[in-house]
Amino acid sequence: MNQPTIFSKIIDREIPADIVYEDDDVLAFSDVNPQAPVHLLIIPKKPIATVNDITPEDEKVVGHLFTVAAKIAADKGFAADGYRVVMNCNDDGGQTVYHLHLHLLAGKPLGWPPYQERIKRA
Ligand code: DGP
Repeated sequence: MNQPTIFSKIIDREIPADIVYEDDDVLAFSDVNPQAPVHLLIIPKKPIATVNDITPEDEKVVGHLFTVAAKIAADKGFAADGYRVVMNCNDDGGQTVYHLHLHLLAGKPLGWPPYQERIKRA
């Protein structure tokens, strides 16, 4: 399941992205299809496909996604106002890119719950 995705090409700089944070283990960049005034994706450089594929050895990097989210929120000045972090898993979760990513949404009050009626593919 751990096939290269479009996000591997962003990590390798084969396609451009608006990168806002990078370290040895993690990359963060703007979502190409923003759903809020701020919509960033925070990804491990290791190509983990879905939440289902996270192993105990990945716990450190997965936790790091959240500390990077909080750092970005603080640096960009919206930590106190608030924001949402979310990971979609597989089809019912709305996942479209099979490289683990944490969505970071901010910049306005966000609606809840996210459920919308959707016709599942046959
Ligand atoms: P998800 O549906 O949870 O798998 O979210 C995937 C997100 O990835 C979606 O919000 C759009 C974004 N995305 C897809 N392709 C690209 C791309 O080539 N560049 C960037 N920056 N974002 C992308």
